[in-house]
Amino acid sequence: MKDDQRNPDKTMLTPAVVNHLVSNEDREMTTNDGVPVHDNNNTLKAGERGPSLQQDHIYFDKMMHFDRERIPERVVHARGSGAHGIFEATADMSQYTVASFLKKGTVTPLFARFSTVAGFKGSTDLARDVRGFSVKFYTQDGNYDLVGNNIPVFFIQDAMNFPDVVHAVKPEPDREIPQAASAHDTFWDFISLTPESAHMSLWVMSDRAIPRSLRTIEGFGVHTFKFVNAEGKGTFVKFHWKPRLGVHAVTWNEAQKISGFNSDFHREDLWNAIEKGHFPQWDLAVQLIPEEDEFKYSFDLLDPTKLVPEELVPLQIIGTMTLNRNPENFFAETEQAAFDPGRVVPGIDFTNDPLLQGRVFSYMDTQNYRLGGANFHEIPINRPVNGKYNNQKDGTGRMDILKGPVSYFPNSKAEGCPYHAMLRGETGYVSHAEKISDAVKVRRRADSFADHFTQARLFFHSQSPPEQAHIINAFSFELSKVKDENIRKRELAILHQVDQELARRVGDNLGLVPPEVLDPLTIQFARYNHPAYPITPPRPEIEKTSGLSMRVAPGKGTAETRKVAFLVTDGVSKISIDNMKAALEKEGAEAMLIAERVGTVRIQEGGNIPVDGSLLTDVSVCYDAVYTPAGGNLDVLAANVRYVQFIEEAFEHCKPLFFARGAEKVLEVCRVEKDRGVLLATDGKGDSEFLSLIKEHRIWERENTDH
Ligand code: HDE
Repeated sequence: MKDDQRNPDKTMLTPAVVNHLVSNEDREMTTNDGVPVHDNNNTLKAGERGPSLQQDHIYFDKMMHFDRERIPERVVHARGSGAHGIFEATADMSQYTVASFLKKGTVTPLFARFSTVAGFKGSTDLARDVRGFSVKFYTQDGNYDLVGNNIPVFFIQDAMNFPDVVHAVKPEPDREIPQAASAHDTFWDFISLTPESAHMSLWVMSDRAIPRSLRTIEGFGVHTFKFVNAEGKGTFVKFHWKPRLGVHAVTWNEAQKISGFNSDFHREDLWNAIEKGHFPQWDLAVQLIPEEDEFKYSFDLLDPTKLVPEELVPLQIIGTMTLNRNPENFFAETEQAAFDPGRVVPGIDFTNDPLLQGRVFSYMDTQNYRLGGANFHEIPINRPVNGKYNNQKDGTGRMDILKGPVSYFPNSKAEGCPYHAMLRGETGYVSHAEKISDAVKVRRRADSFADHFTQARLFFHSQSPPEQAHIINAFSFELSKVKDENIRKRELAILHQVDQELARRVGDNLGLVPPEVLDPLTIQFARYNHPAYPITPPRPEIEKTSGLSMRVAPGKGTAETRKVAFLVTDGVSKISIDNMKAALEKEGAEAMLIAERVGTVRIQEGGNIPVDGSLLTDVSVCYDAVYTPAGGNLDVLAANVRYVQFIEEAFEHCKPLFFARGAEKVLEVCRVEKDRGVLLATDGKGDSEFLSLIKEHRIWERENTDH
């Protein structure tokens, strides 16, 4: 695709990125010093069959660079995919913040990266895991990084525990097993001893942790941040990204199979969507809480294991992000992008959330190590669009060439430049003048952080029955993989505190009766933080909240970019394909023709048409719905075990199936019970019914959720 088609507004790529784009097109090969290379195939030898010579500077140049190609992968969030885009501010926020990129109508370039947390760089996209949701806004007041997740709460409350939770979930250090999975003893050992993780563990066991696409995940800032306005007044703010395509997941059975068939499923989906011009969009919404309301709620706003229910503080949309350009080079851009929640711009400040405070140190520290030193800001993807001017100098990989003899302040020799904003009556970044009360130094946890189960319960109770069933199945799967029965029981005791039915059903699947009280070891560890643990929790404001269930109501949602497999054989009716294809494409869905083998199929009308894939490599788990057009050799289809499997699995995974006139005959050999998601043209069903089900995504009632 040509550049101007990919992103009509090329200026939205930051100048640093544009200036560093290089192309080898029509160029003579050179060494890194620009010396033209005569022969890139043969080392220099003493005779054709003789030893290599130490003077082979061309070989050394090439191999020395190759030997240093790897840098440390991110210690967490190593597996990720990125894209360029823009943010357009759509609401007037000036009453709350001076942030220039949030001024209504402002368009700001950005780079976004989505990631899993636990797996290594080459691990599968479909691990059950949190997804990172990082956005670097290149604002006119410098870079602002909103480094969030697709889950609005976190496992722990204090940064001190971060290395522990990460060590617990990563492969066990003696055997380096398992990869990109939380289903093992050390993770559940930690979780079952850390009741503050109960809320997030329910989210991670929900379908949120196995997204259908990176384009269908929400994003959350997690912590409460602060907006600061021109008068210096602060307002607490929670950030939410809402995907325009809705929030969708795959099933756990699908996730495991996709990991085998296409472990790059999410990366490929994001890349292809952008290449095709289906630019994913998210609305940025905020919850604003006046400073005066800091102590109004039953939970502490500084506690990152809590969310603010929408019923208490409504969401306001303040802008839209559009991802409209793939990186040119994965390493240079996605891998070298250095996100850091400590990068804030005027108008945005931190709160005293002890997890956030700890993050402000860790990211800069890890980038210094990962990207090889203090000059990582000069890597094109990390450079601010408004430039950087200060007296910092030297260090490994320094790119900027600072002119003149002055690199200190105050100075007279450079007329006091670069000057402090305040010296010329400008504002610059001013920290919120928050009053810090008379305090003593302590290593302690606030009592207002001690209620660990109320919001876990709120989350569980806000889910639809199929979603609750999936959470129960996920806990059952994970805890079945745990070898130590004491850990299983300890976690069941935690689940019992959240919801007795949840604990009972997981217990049934494990053959265990959930203990009614917390394990003494859990209490002992919790008492390090709260000596009086367990506490009597405060009364919650609400028992259920909207916005946490992913379920799409019938007739709602969108079919945009959903992939529908058309299963075709020789002799298929082209009209039957074309009519359905046109109806789907009109609503933005994609038709993919899958035949027994790659190449073409013969059509009823005479001639051949190309197909997009074959039953040898394509499986139903990579599609959202299945259509069997009319015509073709139905006996051949019915005799093909891969075809039958395609239909049966799509049915099992609650996807809509449509059979054109005559094609319903293949149902005789498939284990499929007819329900509202199995549409037959012979019953008078048409493309509009099919589309309506595709929008809904899944026919969840197909699953038996009663136990
Ligand atoms: Fe991170 N986290 N984190 N984290 N995190 C990193 O920084 C850390 C936390 C998140 O796309 C690291 O550049 C600490 C919460 C994302 O490149 C590291 C604590 C949230 C990414 C780090 C947390 C996140 C990271 C590893 C607890 C959601 C990927 C590589 C105090 C709000 C960024 C890197 C990208 C990455 C530290 C907790 C999100 C080690 C110490 C809470 C999306 O610095």
